[in-house]
Amino acid sequence: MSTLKTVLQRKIDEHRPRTMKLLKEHSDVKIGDVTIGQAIGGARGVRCLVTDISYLDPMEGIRFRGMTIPEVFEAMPKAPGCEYPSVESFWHFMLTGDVPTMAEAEEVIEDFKGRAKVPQYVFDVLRAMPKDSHPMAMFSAAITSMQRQSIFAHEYREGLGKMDLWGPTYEDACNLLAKLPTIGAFIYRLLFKNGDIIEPDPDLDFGGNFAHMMGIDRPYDDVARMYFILHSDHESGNVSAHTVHLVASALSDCYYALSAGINGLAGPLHGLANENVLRWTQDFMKKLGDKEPTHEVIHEALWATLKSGQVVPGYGHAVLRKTDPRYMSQREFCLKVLPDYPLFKVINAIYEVAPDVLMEHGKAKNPWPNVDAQSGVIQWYYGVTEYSFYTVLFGIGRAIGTLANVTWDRALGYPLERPKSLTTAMLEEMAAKR
Ligand code: CMX
Repeated sequence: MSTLKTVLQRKIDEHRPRTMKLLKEHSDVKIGDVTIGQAIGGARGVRCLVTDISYLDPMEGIRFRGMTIPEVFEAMPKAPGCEYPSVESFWHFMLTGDVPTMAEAEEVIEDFKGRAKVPQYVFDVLRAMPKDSHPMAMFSAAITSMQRQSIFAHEYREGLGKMDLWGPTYEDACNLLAKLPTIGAFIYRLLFKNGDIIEPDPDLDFGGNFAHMMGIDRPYDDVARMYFILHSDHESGNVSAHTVHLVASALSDCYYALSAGINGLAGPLHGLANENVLRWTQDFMKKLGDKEPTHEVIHEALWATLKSGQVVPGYGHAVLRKTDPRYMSQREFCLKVLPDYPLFKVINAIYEVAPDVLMEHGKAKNPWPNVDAQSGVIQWYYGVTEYSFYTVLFGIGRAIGTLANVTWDRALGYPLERPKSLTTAMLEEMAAKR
C-alpha cells in the first residue's frame, strides 16, 4: 500500500470512534433551527453537513484543513524552481490533514503518473460531440464515460462491506483526478486549437503536465498549480460540493458523483461566473473603445447591468461577507506578475467601484468580489482567451476537494442523504399558528 493510503487508513481508524460516539451518545443535540425563510431560500445557513476538509468563515474566508490559503502555500513542499506546491502534495494534505514531506509528495506524483493515462474511447466521445458543445458539457460527458472503470462499482457488486468501501473509493478518486488535466487540455485544444493535441509528458507533475498539454510555457505550470489549489474546496454546502456529496451518498461512484457536481458548477451563479466576468469585461471594453475606463464609466456600466435585471458576475457570495481570500491571493499574483496589464487595470478599477454600487443597489448581502472576479484575467494574460473554457479549470480544481470528501464520506459510513420536504400549505399552517 502507498504511504498516502497507509496514512489515510490510520487517520480513518482514529477518526471513526469520534463519529460513532457523536452518533451513539449525542445524536439528539440540536445544532440549529430551520425557518420558513431558509426552507424556501435555498437552505442558507442550515447546519446539516459535516466535513473536516475545509471550513468557510464568513469574515475570514476558507481554511483548508485548518490552514489559511497563505499558510497552505507556505507550508507545502515545492519542487525546485516552483513557487507553488504540487497538486499531488495538496491532495495528500486534503486527504490526511498532514503536510507531506517532499518524499511523500514525490510518491504521490509518481503514483498519479501511473494512473494518468486516459482511455482512447474518452477522446472518441469528445470528438463525436458537436463543436459548439460547451466545454463543461464535454468535461462532464468525459467523466461519465469512464464510469465503466469504477473499481468501487465493481467491488460493491461483489459484496464489499460498507466500512471497507472507502478503499475502492480512494482508488477511483485517484484514478479520476490524475486523468483530469489530460481531459481538460484535450477539450481546450480540440475546440480552440484546431484539434492540434499535445501528448502528455510522463515526467511532469499534475500542474506541469497540464501547462505542457495546453501548450503554454512556464510559469503557467505554477499558475495551474495555484489555480487548482485555490478552487479545490469551499466547505460542503456550495452547489458543486454538495452535489458530489449527495450523489455519492446513494453509493453512486466517483465518476457519477463528480460529473454531477461539474454540471452544477456550470451554472452562472456558481462556477460559470468566471466566464461571465470576462464576457462582461470584454463587452464593456469593446463598448468603451478608446475611452479611459474611468470610475464614472464603470459605475454607469455596472448600473446598466443591474437595471437590466442581471447580477454583476464575480461579486457577492452566499456565505462570505468580505472580499474572498481566493480573490486576494490571485490579486497578489497579478500585482506581482502583471501589474500594468490593461485588463488587470480594468478588473482592479471594477473592484474599486462595484462594492459601492452594489451597496447602493441594496440587494446583495455581500458586495465584495469572490474568486471568479479575478481568475479570468490571469488566464487571459497567459493566452487562454477562450473564456468558455474557464469553468473547466475550476472543475479540475474542485475535483480535489470533492473527491477527498467522498473518500471520507465512505470511510465514515455516511448514509444516504434524504432531507424532508413540506408542502406550501403546511408552511402556511405553521405560519398562522405563531
Ligand atoms: N449582482 C446583483 N445582484 C446580486 C449580486 C450581484 N453580484 N449578488 C447578490 N445579488 C442579489 C441577489 O440576486 C438577490 O436578489 P433577489 O432578492 O432579487 O433574488 C439579493 O441580492 C440577495 O442575494 P444574497 O443573499 O446576497 O446572495 P445569494 O446567497 O442569494 O447568492 C450569489 C449568492 C453568489 C449567487 C450572488 O451573490 C450572485 O448571483 N453573484 C453573482 C454571480 C457570481 O459571482 N457567482 C459566483 C459565486 C462564487 C462561486 O460559486 O463560484
